Amino acid sequence: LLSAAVLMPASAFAANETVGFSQIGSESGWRAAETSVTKADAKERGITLKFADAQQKQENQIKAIRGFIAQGVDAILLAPVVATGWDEVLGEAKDADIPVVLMDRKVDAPDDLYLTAVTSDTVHEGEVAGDWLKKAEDGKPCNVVELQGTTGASVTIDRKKGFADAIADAPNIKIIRSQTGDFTRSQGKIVMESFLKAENGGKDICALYAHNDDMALGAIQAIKEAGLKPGEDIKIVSVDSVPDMHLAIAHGQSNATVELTPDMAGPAFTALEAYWKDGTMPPKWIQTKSTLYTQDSDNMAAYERKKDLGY
Ligand code: GYE
Repeated sequence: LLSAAVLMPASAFAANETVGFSQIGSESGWRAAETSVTKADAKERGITLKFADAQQKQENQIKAIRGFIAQGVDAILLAPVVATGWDEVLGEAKDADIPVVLMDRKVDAPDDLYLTAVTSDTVHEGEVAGDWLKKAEDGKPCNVVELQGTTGASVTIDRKKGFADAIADAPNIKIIRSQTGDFTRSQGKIVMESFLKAENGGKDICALYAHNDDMALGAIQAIKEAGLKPGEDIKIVSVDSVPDMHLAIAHGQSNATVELTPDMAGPAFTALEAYWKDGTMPPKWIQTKSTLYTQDSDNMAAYERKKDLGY
């Protein structure tokens, strides 16, 4: 006979642990989804989540982390807005024996200052985007404009590098302009407007590489307003695969996106539960998958799937 206890989910046995989550903000659709997935997953596991929105500022994140340490939380999730400047506060968490899990971005700090990092291979994402464009252009001359993410963020540095590496052996593909759009739709639109203006109303631009979908979606608006066809006159490749981007690709207004799961909390909490239970050390890097979506993919199915995922 099965006892009632056997039928209970494993998480129901967990002591009521408290986790502080220092989130960057809500600059993109992807990030808003990461926040809602994290909150829902914590609830399901019986974890009390203390959520702090840093409004894009590292100083707010440092303050939030110090607050979590003072409250004696059982773990801290940190999505670090920029890569540098974390040694001191992460050292304070370590001294207090509070494990820190990095979410979706990495830090330039000794790796004994955090338990693990749950991220995709962000250099690879840039490579996948660059390889896609290389194939699409197949030796034809192509001037690219690049919308970078937040300056100093590990993902910005990595996505820039990966793309540059991929096109290094394709002299036909040239990055003619590159500027930050801070991962937001509004900045993506504004910066794209300036690119279009500077490049003969957009006629001298062959393709846009955006470090995230939200900036690409803002740029699509700018391209339309300039009287050009996004996805045709200017090809577009970006990263995240938010629902609106799947719609844009399905409608031929964008070309490709590299998928990034917003579920970083699932692997993070699973690693923490094992650590709390018996000190099990996770690997230093828990890598999530990267999948390329193009106009040949089933973007409507992806759109529906995403809608159920916290977006
Ligand atoms: O791609 C972007 C967000 O850090 C991986 O941050 C994350 C990135 C994501 O704002 O949309």
